[in-house]
Amino acid sequence: MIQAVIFDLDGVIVDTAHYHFVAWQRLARELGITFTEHDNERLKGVSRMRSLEIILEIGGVSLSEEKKEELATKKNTWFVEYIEAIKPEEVFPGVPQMLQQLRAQNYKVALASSSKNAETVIRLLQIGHLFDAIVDGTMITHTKPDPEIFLLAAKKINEAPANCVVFEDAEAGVEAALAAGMKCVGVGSPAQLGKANFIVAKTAEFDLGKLQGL
Ligand code: B16
Ligand code: MG
Repeated sequence: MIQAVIFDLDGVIVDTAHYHFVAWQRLARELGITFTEHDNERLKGVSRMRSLEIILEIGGVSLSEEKKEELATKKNTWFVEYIEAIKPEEVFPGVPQMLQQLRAQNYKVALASSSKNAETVIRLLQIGHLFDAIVDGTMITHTKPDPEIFLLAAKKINEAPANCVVFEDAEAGVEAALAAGMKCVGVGSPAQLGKANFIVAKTAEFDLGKLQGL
């Protein structure tokens, strides 16, 4: 019996990918690397350091661990500046209502984002009160596709993984949810998220009546 729903943040609740892109592109430009919006797809759901490594791979550049730390920190400083401008209106249409409906139906609701900036984004969107627990990139050792983040979210809301459904937009996130022994609703295209139990184009398109049948 499904008792809880766990939401990813970027791509499921809000499009922070755009802000990540602008900051990564600024860094890539400094490094003389061409980094396109198409390339940015590869960064969705993966950690900050892995994102930087993908960009360096694209540019055929190899750097020391120390230099990589410095560049990742620089990108994050820009990203944090950009997201300060996020407005509550940027939350995807219908999502706050969906979270409220879930709570009204006695489902537990959690957030599980790889981002170390998730708390800031949630605060700016003014939706923190709609979650029973928030797990982010500062609390985990292994990032998606490792199931750690979803298992920790389930633990925080005191639910067995088998009773949880995850909403995810990244392939690595779908894999993480399934590896955690949870059901998964993919948000995006079937070509990318084919392993999910159900796929919708937009988060709020999902009919909550289907939760128990996943
Ligand atoms: P940060 P999610 C992920 O968020 C993003 O999709 C991914 O592009 C980003 O690299 C990652 O967070 C880390 O973000 O640099 O802010 O710690 O989809 O897991 O909510
Ligand atoms: Mg995501």
